[in-house]
Amino acid sequence: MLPTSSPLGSSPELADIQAKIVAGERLSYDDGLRLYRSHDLLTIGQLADLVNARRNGGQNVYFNQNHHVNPTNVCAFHCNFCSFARTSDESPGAYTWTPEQIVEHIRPDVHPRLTEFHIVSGLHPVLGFAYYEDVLRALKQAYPWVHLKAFTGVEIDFFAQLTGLDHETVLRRLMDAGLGSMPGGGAEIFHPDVRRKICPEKADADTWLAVHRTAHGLGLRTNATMLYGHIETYEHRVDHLLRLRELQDETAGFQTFIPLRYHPENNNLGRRLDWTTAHDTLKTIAISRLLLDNFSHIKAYWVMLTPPIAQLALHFGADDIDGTVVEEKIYHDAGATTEEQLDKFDLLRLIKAVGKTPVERDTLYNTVEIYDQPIEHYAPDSRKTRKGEVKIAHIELN
Ligand code: V47
Repeated sequence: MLPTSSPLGSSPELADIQAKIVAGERLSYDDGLRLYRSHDLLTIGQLADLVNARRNGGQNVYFNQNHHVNPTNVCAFHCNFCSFARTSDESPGAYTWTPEQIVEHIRPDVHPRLTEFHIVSGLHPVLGFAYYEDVLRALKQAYPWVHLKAFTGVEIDFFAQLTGLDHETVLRRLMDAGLGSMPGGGAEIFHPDVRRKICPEKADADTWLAVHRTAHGLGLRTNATMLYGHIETYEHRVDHLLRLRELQDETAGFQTFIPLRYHPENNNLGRRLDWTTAHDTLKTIAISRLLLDNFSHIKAYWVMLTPPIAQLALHFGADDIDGTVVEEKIYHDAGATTEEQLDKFDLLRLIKAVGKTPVERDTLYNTVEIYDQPIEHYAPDSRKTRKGEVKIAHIELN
């Protein structure tokens, strides 16, 4: 932990910000910008680690056993960064699963310890709201013990437009169908200068925030994200984070913030020359922890960050690594080369290797199990990989 009275070693330029953090004071927009402009990643990371230690104890790292479900990739909107969407059912690669097909498709992966379906979908122009309600009902009926974390603020707003209902009524209908909480997608970058270029048809910032405000009012917990590393500037990122902090001051309904590293393949936006790096990712995780002083959790989403960078992020303020995921389409369509799933043992290994304690959680951060024994205790005898079965070596040294 950073000593409270030590002067900053390599970064006198950040000394006043360090003093504020040590004193537990809130950082300003200018502080956020200065942190982003600084190259002193290690000081920024150490400060974020301090804040994580204060807020979460610093030792526990959360993960869950979840399963992603993307009911359709047909989408009425044309976001320039998106590689997942197809314009119509006739487009190459388009798919739409019926609720029954979804239940059948995921059946082989469902087990008693699965606690969450993470459901994000294309905005199908023809199917109507009832389809999305039916998807939730079918999943809830088939797997009643699994929490449904479903539909971003953008999807909720789309359903409101489809039906003429207000956001509250849409959310209440989805809750009746089994909705338990909402993921944080669709936030992208709030600033209108960026939003009108990357996703002009999407709910604007005020609408996205209004949906989450309404959800919080109904007792639903939600997450928040920021898509970074495309055309936005540091100013846009800090503005985004502070808008989230403002709503959280009002409602306290957000659980977790997830910075999403933009991936540039198979879409209209492509990549800029200086697109995001590991340095930028770790800095973004750390600055999120420092600016979002009213968020409980910062997630290093291993699918987007890669497992090695997600692991490092655990020393830069992140206390959650997401889950088993099982089937990821949105990011892999954009060229991600990470695995689509990690099993529980992979996650335990990543977390234990940095000296932290893995805590399996449910969606609402209730503890399912604490893994505080040495890693060997949890090792299976063999593991199934894509290439076949691998035996685990149990070798005694003496
Ligand atoms: O909103 C789309 C992003 C998001 C690309 O709440 C892309 O726990 C990078 O909501 N490169 C959806 N990102 C994913 C999402 C999410 C993911 C993990 C955890 C949680 C949570 C929520 O995916 C979209 C968009 O920002 N996305 N295309 C792309 N090319």
